[in-house]
Amino acid sequence: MITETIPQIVYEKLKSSRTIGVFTGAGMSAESNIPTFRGNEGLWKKFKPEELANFDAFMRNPELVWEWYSARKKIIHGSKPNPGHFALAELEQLIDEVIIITQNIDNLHRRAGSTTVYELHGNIERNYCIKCGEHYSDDVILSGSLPPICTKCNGLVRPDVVWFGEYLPQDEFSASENAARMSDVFFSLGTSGIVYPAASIPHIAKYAGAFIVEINPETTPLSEIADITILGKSGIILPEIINELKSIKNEGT
Ligand code: BJW
Ligand code: ZN
Repeated sequence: MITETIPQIVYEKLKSSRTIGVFTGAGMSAESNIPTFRGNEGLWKKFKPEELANFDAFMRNPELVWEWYSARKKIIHGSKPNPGHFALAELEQLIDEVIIITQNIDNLHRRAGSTTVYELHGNIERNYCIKCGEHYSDDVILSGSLPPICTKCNGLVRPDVVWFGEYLPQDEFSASENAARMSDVFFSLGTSGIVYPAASIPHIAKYAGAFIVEINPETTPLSEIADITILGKSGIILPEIINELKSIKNEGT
């Protein structure tokens, strides 16, 4: 079902849920003013993410790739979690287990207070040398010249994120698969659902019998497996859902 309002069945399913899985993408942070990858807005629309987020592009032109990351690091450092992130953190007070599986690298779920967060595509606040593996903080990286060079071995330093053609962190991916299998309700929020293997996670939840709720202003390939697609912004719809669920749970006590 595709709808612009929140159907009652969403509350019925949530009320009886023990474990909720939440899969998030760039749209989750759009209301924190962090540009998405494939929207129409934004400073970097002359490049496709595939053209910058890959190792060959980095080796060919590390200055350009670092220009992109340093601009995004600055946006992310200056951003705050939005009401959608806070609503998910608050959901932990209402449901036994809430597991966030995010493709985002911006750390906003943890900053909002969510406690179980699996990061499938890394974290932009970390950096490491491609030659010796030495880690560098953003304070060091952003105060020097770009591209940053390792002080231990002269290797190039890169952000600790997952680029196209690279494997996802195996532990976090396996934990996400397990969470998807255990979920009673599974949310897909603010993702175009086209980048694999991350986009297989909602399919695993569906196959295991979860009730799938998608929130996105537009339909996506994941709408086909969603039980409900709510057309709207996660920063508006999620607080509505959590507030209503709170009053339903309070009535029942
Ligand atoms: C709102 C909203 C609001 C707006 N509220 N919603 C052919 C077929 C299938 C697969 C492949 C293929 N060719 C290659 C592949 C594999 C490839 C892939 O999937 N490519 C596809 C694009 C075709 N995948 C990989 O390479 C992955 N690795 C891999 O496969 O390893 C195995 C392997 C290893 C070695 C050799 C061969 C294979 C790695 C993928 C890594 C992706 N990395 C990035 C960059 C991360 C670092 C960084 O941030 O810089 O991850 S790319 C980018 O896309 C980023 C995102 O996490 C990811 C997903 O994007 P997301 O989050 O969905 O954002 P958008 O912008 O697409 O969508 C935003 C959505 O929000 C929209 O729907 C809006 O409507 C909505 N929205 N406002 C709610 N307010
Ligand atoms: Zn090094």
